[in-house]
Amino acid sequence: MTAHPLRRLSLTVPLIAALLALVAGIPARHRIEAAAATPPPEPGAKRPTVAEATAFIEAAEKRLQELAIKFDRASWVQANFITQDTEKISADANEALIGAVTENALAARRFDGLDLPAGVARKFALLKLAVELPAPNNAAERGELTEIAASLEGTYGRGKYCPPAAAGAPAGGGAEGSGDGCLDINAITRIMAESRDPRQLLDVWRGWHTISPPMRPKYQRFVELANKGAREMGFKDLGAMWRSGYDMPPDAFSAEVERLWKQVAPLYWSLHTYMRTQLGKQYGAQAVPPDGPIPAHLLGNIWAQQWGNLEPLAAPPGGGAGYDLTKILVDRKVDDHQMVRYGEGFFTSLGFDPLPATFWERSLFVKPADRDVVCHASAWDLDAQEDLRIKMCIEINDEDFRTVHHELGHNFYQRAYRRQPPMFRGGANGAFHEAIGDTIALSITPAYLKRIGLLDAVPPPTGEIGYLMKMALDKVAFLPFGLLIDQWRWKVFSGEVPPASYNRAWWDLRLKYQGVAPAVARTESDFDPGAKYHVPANVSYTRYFLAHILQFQFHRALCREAGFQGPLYQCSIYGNEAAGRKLRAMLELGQSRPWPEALHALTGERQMDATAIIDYFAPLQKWLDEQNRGKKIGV
Ligand code: X8Z
Ligand code: ZN
Repeated sequence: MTAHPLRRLSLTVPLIAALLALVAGIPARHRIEAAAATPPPEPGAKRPTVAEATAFIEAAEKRLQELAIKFDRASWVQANFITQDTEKISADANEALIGAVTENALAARRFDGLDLPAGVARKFALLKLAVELPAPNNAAERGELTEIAASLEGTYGRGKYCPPAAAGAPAGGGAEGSGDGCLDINAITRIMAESRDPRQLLDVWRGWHTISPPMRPKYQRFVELANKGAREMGFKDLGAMWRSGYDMPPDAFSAEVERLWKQVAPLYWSLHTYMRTQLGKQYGAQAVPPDGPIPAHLLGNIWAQQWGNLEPLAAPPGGGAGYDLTKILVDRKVDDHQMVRYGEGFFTSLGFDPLPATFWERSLFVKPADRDVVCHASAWDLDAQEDLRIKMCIEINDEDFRTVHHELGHNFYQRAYRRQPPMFRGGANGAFHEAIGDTIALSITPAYLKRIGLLDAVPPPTGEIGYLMKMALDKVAFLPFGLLIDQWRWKVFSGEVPPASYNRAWWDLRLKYQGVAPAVARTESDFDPGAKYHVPANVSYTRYFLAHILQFQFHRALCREAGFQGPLYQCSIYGNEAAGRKLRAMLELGQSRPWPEALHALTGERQMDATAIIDYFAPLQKWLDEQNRGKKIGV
């Protein structure tokens, strides 16, 4: 998972159950949770001391940090030059890191039951969660697993659809592909965004989904080996290990996710129903029945995860948002470098230091013409100090303008917590890391665009529904997608979904949560989950669902701090140093404290709460419900 947005040892996932119970009272000392398979102490063995435990964990975090940096450098090269050799080099570095995590986590058991200062106990708990991919504690299986992991990501990164020549004109219809008549992910993304020809859309949709069937046997083995690693570490399976990264027991976390989904689901289904009607007008009731699922290839995105490209179809009478940022950027000949400068400018306006010169020298902004790279956007911190970079195949459009802010959010977070001890250099939880840049991007309002000279005039307030629609097509449409990827993986890792039902289970969940269905029959010869980056790259995904809720909660708090009065969707914190200070205070904590404390530092609240996103879109939901009157809601 070379394009993992974070450093390997960024420990995106904090603390386990035992510690969570203590969040409320925060006693000064913590007992390390006894691991499932703790060996009994040898007769006559001396009980280890607190000082020994402290020395142990400090040595461990130092060692793991060194190995993580080596792995990151190897991964960076792999993701920028996909070859057999770079895959192997990166797999080997990953093996060394994972091996050291396992070894240390097992050795740490001799300190089980010791009464430790809270910070030290937290480090012990985080040790077991230090990598997203645990491996069995033997070199052969660990090597096999890391090679599979590198090859799955490589297969995704190399993925292309080469339309048959006999089909006449290339499916790209002039879209730039990889130069050999084949379509890479950027070319496919562009067609999905721009084409309204249902045959062409279906063709490229099917084409992209041909990259993943070869992953299927490898993924099956990957699940076996990663689960074995997770079990040796004391977790039920890899899904349970991921769910343990949120300072609460894994089952409580599942319930929390369900609670939040219930809060936002009605808003999603209002949007779904409205868009189904609009798509029915565009493509006909035959293609888009008014009471059934929406065909997956018609939503403007290869995974139907964000629907912002359908803005022209969705626009209420009287117009959409009133401006077209893509057109403005293209007309003004803004290049990739300037796109990133705009992002940096937002952070510096909040009082953050500018990015270092090496960021500009070492980042990848443009897809190279002569080699395979992992284009999926990611942010990197190569030395846990100042060597920050992004890797992104930037297109000059509204979506990537926002994605640049997303990625820089990771970089500014990484830099803010660099003074923490290595084990605490990570997001308060994975969702916090994903939410920071998006929070900033919520401030890309028309008033902000005018302020930085990209818009001549702020569109009149009649544009309210148009603007909220534009935002909802990305933010609200994403929610069920953000949820379902791990609903699928949790079932796969637990064995509830066996390999023989991988694809059926995937489409069952897409229907249940997104109300989306494939337009052509899918079978178990397909492996459609593998056509989404985070599955072959093994990046857990619930973080994005939660980030889409948290970013509105953060935005609400920062706007309050900035003294903004008025509807939340009009607030931009650009240039507000008070908001910047508040944000930095949270970022600097890294994952040194359980996430409810970090949340409290910024918002004064201790629970994730969907009321901010609901309030933000309240006028739109009212409008949608009027449009949907008399229509069947959902599928
Ligand atoms: O993967 C990402 C970022 C990198 S962390 C570009 N995102 C998810 C996706 O693209 O699937 C951001 C939104 C969801
Ligand atoms: Zn991200």
